[in-house]
Amino acid sequence: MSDQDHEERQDGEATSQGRRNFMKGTVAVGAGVVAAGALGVREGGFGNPFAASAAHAASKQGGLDPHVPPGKLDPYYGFWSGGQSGEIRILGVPSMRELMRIPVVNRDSATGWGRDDWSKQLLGGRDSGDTHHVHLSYTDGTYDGRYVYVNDKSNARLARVRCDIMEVDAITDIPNSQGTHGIFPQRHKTGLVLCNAEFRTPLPNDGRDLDDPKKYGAMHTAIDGETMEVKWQVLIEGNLDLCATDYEGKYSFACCYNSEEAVTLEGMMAADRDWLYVFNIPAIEKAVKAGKTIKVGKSDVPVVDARGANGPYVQRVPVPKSPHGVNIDPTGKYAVCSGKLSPTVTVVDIGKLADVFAGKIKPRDAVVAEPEVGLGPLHTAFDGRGNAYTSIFIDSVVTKWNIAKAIEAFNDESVDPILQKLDVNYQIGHINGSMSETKDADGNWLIALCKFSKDRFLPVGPLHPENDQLIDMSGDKMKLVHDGPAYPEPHDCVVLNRDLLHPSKVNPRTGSRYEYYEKLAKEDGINLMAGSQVIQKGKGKVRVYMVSVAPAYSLTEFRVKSGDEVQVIQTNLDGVEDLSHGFCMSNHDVNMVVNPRATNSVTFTAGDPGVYWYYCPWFCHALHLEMRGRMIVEA
Ligand code: K7E
Ligand code: CUA
Repeated sequence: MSDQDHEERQDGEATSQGRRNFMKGTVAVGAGVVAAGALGVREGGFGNPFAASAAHAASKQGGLDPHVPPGKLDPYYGFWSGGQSGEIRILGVPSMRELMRIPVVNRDSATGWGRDDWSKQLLGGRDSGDTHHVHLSYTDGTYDGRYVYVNDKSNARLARVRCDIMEVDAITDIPNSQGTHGIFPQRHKTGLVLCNAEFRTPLPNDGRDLDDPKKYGAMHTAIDGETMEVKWQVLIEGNLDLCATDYEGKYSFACCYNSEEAVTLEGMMAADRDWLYVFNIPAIEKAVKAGKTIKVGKSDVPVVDARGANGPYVQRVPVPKSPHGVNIDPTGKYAVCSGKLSPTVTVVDIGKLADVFAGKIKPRDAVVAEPEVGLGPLHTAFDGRGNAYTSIFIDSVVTKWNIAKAIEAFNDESVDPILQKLDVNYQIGHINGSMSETKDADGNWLIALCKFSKDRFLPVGPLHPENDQLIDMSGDKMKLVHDGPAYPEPHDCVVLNRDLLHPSKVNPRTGSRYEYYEKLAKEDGINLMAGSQVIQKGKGKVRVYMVSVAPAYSLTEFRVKSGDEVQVIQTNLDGVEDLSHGFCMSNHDVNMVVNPRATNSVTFTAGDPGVYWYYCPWFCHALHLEMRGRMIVEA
């Protein structure tokens, strides 16, 4: 099937897609149709020519249609973190179908991630992790479709996925940090990615101050989103939980739930107020440039020491008791801090922060609202219509409230900003809406990531799935439309319009993976795209190059000695969409995927003398089972 054929078939909506593209070129009328297409509204609703007010009509008719019939595609991509599974998952929204998993800091038997040579050196010998927060790179306040960033809380790392191939291309170790938790990229351009250390430690953590927690600190780290280099760190006394950035590249934010600087649960909960840290990025960068920095431990990264008092680099906005999430509304005007142990969210007017830094007003004076939303508020999403949706863990509800009304209510108790509380099942953690973290928040779908599923699914043993619930947020009232079991444990997700991503169908052979393999090939005088070769690399080391074209390897036999270190480098010459091959060596714990036009490799020690079949593990052809060869191991 030609690419073009596929384009039409895959679309399943060849005409609507064509129409959308066509309409994009026209003016006012086009905008309406684009919106309808993006909503996935098929009959009636937004597309209804009789609908006076689209949102109103949609809600009257029972809301958006979550059903995506066979052959149709979702209007949205969703990126889910995988928590302790260490991966990222791609879902279609609203179908909630899992489309793909991207192994990140885990070992994945299907693709060989964590076992193949390329990923192994990226992972630095570790193959477990804990991914919490996924965010895509931005340009001008919305997703630019280039990268996905994700944190590894367990090993203090930031990983990046390239959106064209949906594969990790860089992993950065963050110095002087433990429990790297909240991360957020800048939104004005693909600039810095800010990363918070949740755990306070002695700094440097070299055996000093072991029993003196008052001297512990935590780092707010800036990593260049293009080069993935650590640029600078800010040393802070409290812990740093969730992270956010403004829309202009001026500020980054971190919630601190342990201003007490305690090491016990009781201690951490003692104070009635903790902080929202506000970092002044231009001021910090000026200090870094001027060399007003210190060195901490073995790392050469410049560190701005901002412990103790408010100053030009950091201001501390007091917020009630142990805040957790901080989210910026789509207008970029407000930072919303969820109280966790306080039933409130604190709304900070970002426009007032310049006066806070200038010393004209007190940090707390930047707070413009503090509505009561329920017990255990954790995170907040937005609909682009001035409303906020806060996840309430203890109450197991989502609270919808209006930002403008909350600001009014701050000075006028007669105003009630709470619009609705919707039961979710159960114990919701993160919440996110379609395009909610961008200036283009569209208020269609809301995802409630529930930590407990209890009785919502057939029992499957003591370990329960999570429950990722889909909520229609397009109308006046939220409406729960779908329960989605998820393997533990997604923490966060982002949902974006599908038009913002353009993944490749075959590997473009660019970037760090290819630099790695081209270097090996050059060393051996090999063309990776041509033929096979077995090269003796000194005593006890063998490199085997081969290519694959369905349904055969270019090499169906090679000889090595027992105990040899064997590296098999395989290039898939098939340039056909969906035609992955791979390499599995029997009884050697070796299995990897090689996607169309990709190169991958794996290294192993040849076992006892004998014959070992290697085979293609990906069903690629009617003769797929015949796609195999022999490794002959001599004594
Ligand atoms: Cu609230 Cu790690 Cu984002 Cu989990 S964190 S819920
Ligand atoms: Cu190639 Cu199966």
